[in-house]
Amino acid sequence: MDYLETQLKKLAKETFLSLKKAKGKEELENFRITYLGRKGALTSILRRVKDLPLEERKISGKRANDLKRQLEESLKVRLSQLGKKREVEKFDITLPGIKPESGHLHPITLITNEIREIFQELGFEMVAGPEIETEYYNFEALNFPPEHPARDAFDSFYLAPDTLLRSHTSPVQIRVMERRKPPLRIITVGRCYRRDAIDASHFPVFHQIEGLMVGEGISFSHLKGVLTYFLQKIFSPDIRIRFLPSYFPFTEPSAEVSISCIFCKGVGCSSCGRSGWIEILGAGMVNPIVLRKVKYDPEKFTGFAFGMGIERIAMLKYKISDIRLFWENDLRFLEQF
Ligand code: 2NM
Repeated sequence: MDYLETQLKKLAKETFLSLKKAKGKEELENFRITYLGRKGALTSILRRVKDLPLEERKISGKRANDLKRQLEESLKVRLSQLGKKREVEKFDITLPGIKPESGHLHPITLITNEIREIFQELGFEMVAGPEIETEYYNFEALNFPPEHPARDAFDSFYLAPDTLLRSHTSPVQIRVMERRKPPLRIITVGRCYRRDAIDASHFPVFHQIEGLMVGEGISFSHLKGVLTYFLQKIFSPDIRIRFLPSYFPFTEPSAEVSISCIFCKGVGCSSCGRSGWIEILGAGMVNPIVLRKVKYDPEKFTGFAFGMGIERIAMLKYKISDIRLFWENDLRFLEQF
């Protein structure tokens, strides 16, 4: 909310209280001078309205003028009541009211809900799992080799030997596959933890969403179809989507997926490093080694999986430049969503 709007809100409250307190003729006149006089608080706000950009001028201008009219009206009523003998009413229904502050959902919650709804349309079921994991579920079952750097104490948060805060949501998929037989169509959203140095795009806690579909005859083209539908729905129907080969231990083949830059439409700008593309998620066909670990027969079943960071999606969609804003709980930030 801009500065003038905040001042107007404060002023509405302040005038409400001070008009209520003002008793005699003199106090009411003082009220008029303080707020409505030539050098009054509201008058000076009204004078500043003309310097605002057009859109804000419309909104703030109307609000300031409304408040002025209300105050003048209330003053008139109060003055006309002065001489009268009858008992002063407890509630003056002519006073401007105080609008109650309303709460907001956190931008991460908003995006999560939106993503969830899209995958729900496609028949995906939401699942959840523990944030404290064992090495088996966080790494071993996902085909991370024993010497993989993500497994050491510099990259992951260990609480005890063989006990760590999950570094991705994939262990949830492993747990579900262990419990159930295909066909399977699930998504999982949740907090993940990595020992990253904090900067504008890294924070040691972040949110991931991962999807998994396993069945007979599931192919890479199903993956492309699902992701294209999802990305065009969450960003815009006219974005293009690019798959490049990549590597993850848990998928084979693997792909990094990009969308055409939502700011320059693919022409090339500072947001996309002049490439016209923005990398947005990782995906691939579930590695047969992973399927075998959960006792699925890779000759019979195939599956695709994908994962993405929710903060990254929210930052792109809402044009947020620093990931730390999600954690500071600054009302000036949160109120905008
Ligand atoms: C990603 C990218 C590609 C993934 C794989 C699995 C599982 F458990 F099925 F093997 N869950 N999620 C996956 C695949 C995650 O995140 C960037």
